[in-house]
Amino acid sequence: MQIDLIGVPLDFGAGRRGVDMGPSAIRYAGLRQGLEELGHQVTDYGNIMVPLAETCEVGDPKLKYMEPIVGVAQRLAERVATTMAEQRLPLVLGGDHSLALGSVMGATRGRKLGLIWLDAHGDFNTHETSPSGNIHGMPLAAICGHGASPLVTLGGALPPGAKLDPHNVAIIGARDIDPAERRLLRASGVAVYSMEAIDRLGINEVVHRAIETACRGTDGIYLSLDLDGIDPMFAPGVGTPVSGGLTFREAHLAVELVAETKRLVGVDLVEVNPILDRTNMTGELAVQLALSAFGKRIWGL
Ligand SMILES: [Mn+2]
Repeated sequence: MQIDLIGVPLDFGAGRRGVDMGPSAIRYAGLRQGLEELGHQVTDYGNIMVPLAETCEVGDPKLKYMEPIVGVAQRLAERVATTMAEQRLPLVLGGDHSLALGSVMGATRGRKLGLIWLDAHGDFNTHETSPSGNIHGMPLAAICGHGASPLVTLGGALPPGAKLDPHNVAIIGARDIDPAERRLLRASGVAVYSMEAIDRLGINEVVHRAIETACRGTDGIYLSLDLDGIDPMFAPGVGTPVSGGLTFREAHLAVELVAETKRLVGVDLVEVNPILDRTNMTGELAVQLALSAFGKRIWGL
């Protein structure tokens, strides 16, 4: 495969600083070399321009740093759309999860995609439901057409409304959903596979169901992988850790199953926070998960 690495050193969307260093940590952990050893052709596009947080205004406390986030998302959407138009796969390195506004909205341009959102959270708040005003809790709602107009339309660049059919969206690993967010999520048609579902059904069955949801009538699957979906025991370097997450092997099997469909069109790796990490453990896990998503197997069945 031809893979384009796109770094997004963005932390405006998160409550805690530091995920802006995530792209460096993931690169440093050997992403490019690992992908090349699998036989892929890799081009590193460097980072999307992100202004320094210290030079930006917080703005509306219900939509913190909306203006710079929309700007970054617009630039990222263009980059991802170009990569995909040239038949290559974007691998987007975050950065906080608000960057998915740009990556997913860019990826869905001119095609009907399904989306698998691996995350401890729903990321389905709007400015009306969010307790914090942090935009990294809102991107999935905006992608599905809910929330502040500049987020849904990327500052007017896109038509209002959902960028993909919420019935083609599946969340895996959720275990922390705000009450008002829960109501909006329930009404949306998004399939939510919480940790309870994974405990009861097993990760294999859950991921097969999520893949079916994402593949039904679509041209491909976009995978947006928040490292906080994995248990903090294995991924301590994230801004909003929640215990009771996916194990190391559950996370790997999840991306291996998605890879096996041969329907993957793009991947986000987000919320790696080197300041909170231990000896780049989370950066290295992000690389290992990326390699599994792009075909690495120890042996197979
Ligand atoms: Mn997230």
